[in-house]
Amino acid sequence: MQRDLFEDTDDDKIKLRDGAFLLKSFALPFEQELMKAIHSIAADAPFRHMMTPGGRKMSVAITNCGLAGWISDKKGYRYDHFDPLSSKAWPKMPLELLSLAKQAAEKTEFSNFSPNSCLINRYEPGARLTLHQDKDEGDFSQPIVSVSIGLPAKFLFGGLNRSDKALRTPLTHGDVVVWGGVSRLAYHGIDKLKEGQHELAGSYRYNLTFRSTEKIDNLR
Ligand code: MD3
Ligand code: FE
Repeated sequence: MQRDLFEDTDDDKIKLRDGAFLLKSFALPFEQELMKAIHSIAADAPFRHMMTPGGRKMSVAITNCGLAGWISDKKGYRYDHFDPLSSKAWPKMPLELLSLAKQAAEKTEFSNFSPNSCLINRYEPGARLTLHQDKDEGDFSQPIVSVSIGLPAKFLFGGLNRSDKALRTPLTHGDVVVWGGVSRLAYHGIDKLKEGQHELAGSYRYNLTFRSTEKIDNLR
């Protein structure tokens, strides 16, 4: 990676920008738990390609766990307590995953992170996420913690305006990134995923994002 672009803070805590920290390989000790959790969540709430409000099918397949799940349909983007496929509550957030997210936030500059939502993205080769901001949560005082599993991807990290030049950095299996403070509303995206085989995740990349949403009824 382009190390010279970044300021090293300690061994495996790399500051990408103010408020944004890459914890290289931080989730490796949790890889088995993470894969088990992904499969068990997907057994209850399968990965699906949601429609954007504009009527396009997302190339990334998603599911959720926790009290709130991110959804998209022709009415817009929002969080809901219930999986629209089953009308059941989203699967519970596994405690080991909650603990991983809290530990990661703690290692940077965010204490008392208490996510109530975890969005799980599944990328197959060719899938991508165009530059966007995460602003459906209502609460921007808390960071977002992201965990990457499986195939590597190229992450695009822009500024507060869509036209700001984006940094590019690889995200590989086990990487955790914490995004808060002035980076919380930065534009970001993922380049088209390349083909590959990963020993745990096969031909996929998974990304889990732990989020803290405002009370959902205020967001509907
Ligand atoms: C920077 N996911 O789910 S994680 C998303 O790898 C999303 O699947 C990407 O963007 C993925 O919304 C990127 C990294 C990430 C997540 C949230 C952020 C970066 C962020 C929020 C603010 C700034
Ligand atoms: Fe995002």
